[in-house]
Amino acid sequence: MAVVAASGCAPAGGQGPGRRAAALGHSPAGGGLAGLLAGVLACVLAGCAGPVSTLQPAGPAAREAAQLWWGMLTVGVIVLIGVVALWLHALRRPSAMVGPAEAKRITLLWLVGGGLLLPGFTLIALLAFGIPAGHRMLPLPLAGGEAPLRIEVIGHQWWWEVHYPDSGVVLADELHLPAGQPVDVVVRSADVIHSFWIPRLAGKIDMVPGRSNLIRLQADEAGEYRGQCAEYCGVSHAFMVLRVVAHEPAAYAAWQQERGG
Ligand SMILES: [Cu+2]
Repeated sequence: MAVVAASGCAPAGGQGPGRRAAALGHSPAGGGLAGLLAGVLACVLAGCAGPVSTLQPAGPAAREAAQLWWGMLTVGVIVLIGVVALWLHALRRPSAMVGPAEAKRITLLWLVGGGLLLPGFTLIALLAFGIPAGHRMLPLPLAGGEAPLRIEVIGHQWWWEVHYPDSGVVLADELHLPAGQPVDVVVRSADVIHSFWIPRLAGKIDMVPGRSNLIRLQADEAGEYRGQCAEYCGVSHAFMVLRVVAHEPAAYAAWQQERGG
């Protein structure tokens, strides 16, 4: 943004940045536009990392969702570039008279190609990637037959109640789990609809009063993550934050023993 302001504020006939840019063979307007684009890009990319970034996955389910997102973004950008190129071509080409038969042939071509084949192939490609990705996120039985650790989370306005049925430990606004292992989280709500979401570990799941839902999490590495209610649930919804700590398995067992007594 500073580049835009500098070139826009150069005094007429002076030695400001605009004149220097012109002397170097760059137009001040072009430099300003490049600066603006760089600023916008920096702001956009700044959201690609951080404790609640889905683009910085730290578990298998979140990785599936991120890969699907990147695939959809790539296809979307290709389609956008194609549409803009066609639009520019239509604006710039000389007008030509075509007969009714030729006009009908061209219309049919675009209807079938752009209206049926393109969306058809796009949807098939998305389903081919999306369905297996969604299937891998389901809490399916594990290959070895063992049951994953089970944690229960109850949503309240505006806090999280976390239960460990095996040890009887109860926590508020904090969830501990072993790293490198699948964990099944059963969620429900004590009042209104909330949504349980730890962006770097898995997708969202609704917490509905009178109903239990199940989501499987896994943290690849020990560390601290952050959960956030993802369904507007009242005035303090934005502050409904969950601290998530993934421990090495031995450290997790020690933590359980210490807390469980
Ligand atoms: Cu909420």
